[in-house]
Amino acid sequence: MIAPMTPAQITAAIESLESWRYDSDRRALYRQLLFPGFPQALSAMMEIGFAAEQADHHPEWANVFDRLDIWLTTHDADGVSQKDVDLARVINRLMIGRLRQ
Ligand code: H2B
Repeated sequence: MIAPMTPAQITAAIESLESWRYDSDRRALYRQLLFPGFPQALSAMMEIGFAAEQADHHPEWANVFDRLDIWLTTHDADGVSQKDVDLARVINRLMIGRLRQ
């Protein structure tokens, strides 16, 4: 069982995580990604998906055409944990140069 982060810890993490915010309804880190088109969104999902599988930590997400909404929350902790912050950083790194300008 992994511990959830405190509100103060989440706030501090968000400040160091570009483009993510806290979604209190879902107790999750949230980021929206906009791609040039559907193929780019789909391949990003594959890449993020394999990184998530490797970390054994999986995103909640929704794709519509060129848009991908991602929520990172830890089911085992019923909130945000360090695993979500780590995956958010991986996603930010993977998405450099991939997004619609
Ligand atoms: N992903 C997320 N987001 N939260 C979890 O608590 C979680 C997971 N648990 N992926 C993992 C899988 C767990 O079910 C396995 C057994 O390690």
